[in-house]
Amino acid sequence: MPPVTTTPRIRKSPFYDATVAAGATTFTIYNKMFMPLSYGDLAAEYDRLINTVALWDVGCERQVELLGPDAGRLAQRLSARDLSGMQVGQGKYVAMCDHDGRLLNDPILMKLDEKRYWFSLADADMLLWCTAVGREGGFDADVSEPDVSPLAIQGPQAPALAADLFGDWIHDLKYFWFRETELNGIPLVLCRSGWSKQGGFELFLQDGAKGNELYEGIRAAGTRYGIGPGAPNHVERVESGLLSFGGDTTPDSNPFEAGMARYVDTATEVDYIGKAALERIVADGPKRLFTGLILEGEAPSPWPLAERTPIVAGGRQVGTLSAVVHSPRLGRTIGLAQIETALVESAATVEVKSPTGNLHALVHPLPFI
Ligand code: THG
Repeated sequence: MPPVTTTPRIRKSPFYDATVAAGATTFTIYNKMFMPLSYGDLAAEYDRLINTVALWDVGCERQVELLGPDAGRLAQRLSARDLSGMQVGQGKYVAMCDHDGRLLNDPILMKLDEKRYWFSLADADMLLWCTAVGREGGFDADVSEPDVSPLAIQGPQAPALAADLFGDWIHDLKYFWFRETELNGIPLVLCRSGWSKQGGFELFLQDGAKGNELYEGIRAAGTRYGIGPGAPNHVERVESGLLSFGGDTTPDSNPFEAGMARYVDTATEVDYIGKAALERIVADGPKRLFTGLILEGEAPSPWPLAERTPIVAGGRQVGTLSAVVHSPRLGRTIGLAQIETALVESAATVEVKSPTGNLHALVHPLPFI
């Protein structure tokens, strides 16, 4: 593929120079910002995430901030989940839906105080949506994208590194909970989160001018734990069944087809955009579900999926495959797919169209590991 050029329309994260110095070889574009995807050795990057600790520039996980007396009411209006018990310092994984129940984003919502919330977003321009919903609904809350950029440490040694940097209190932080803190005067929000199941933290940098300084400080402190550069890891996320919004979903996907059923509240007092549509989908039963697949036989390797691949059964299309990887830990080729509900519930065998012909595949529940 020819190289992608830089342009002022595509932003650089505050950690960009540091990641180039660390040897980034491949970037993607996410929320109109460059995100490094690899440093040239995917096997070493996977190994680091599973066995030690990896440092990820995820500055492209942009925040939309709601600030004002109605911030909590607006956050609820935008989230298909009951937020009534949410506490300051707590984060929650939420589905943001449109009026027809289609998934617009799958952010982590963070409550910084009673009047201040952040949606920590996947790849879609939610600033427009949140601003319009807030203004059209007469909510007294300013909506903006603040100067806040996450840097993630992920892997089994991440807690030890975080304790060295911030203190032993980090061990008491529950999943998606966070605390405002600082590191050598650099203002941060430290959250136990990250797009892997290997454990870890995200450091939400609150001063974009300090990105390279923060990156270098974490890298130096992590040396004794074998830290090295990495990125949201495609293989590990498939093994863990983590959703990639826009990768595993299409513009008409609802949260049930995205595996988010357990985060969606329909039988609740609270109201939010899309509730009536989601209630109907629950009543009718979702047509498709998000599921894993184990592919049998010899899958082509590597098999980069440039687009969603049809899945067939009984001579007709029953779903699409959105990711396929070889899992080093399972020794199998595995994938993620949206498939008709009945076939998922009966753990059916289906066929995947591969570059080398049709492959048998077995429906498997998520996560794989
Ligand atoms: N961190 C931050 N922002 C983000 C992401 C992140 N924005 C984009 C994207 N990732 C949002 N999507 C997800 C998807 C899954 C998870 C987190 C963010 C996740 N899910 C766990 C799971 O599905 O098992 C746990 C969810 C739960 O039990 O509540 O971690 O990574 N800042």
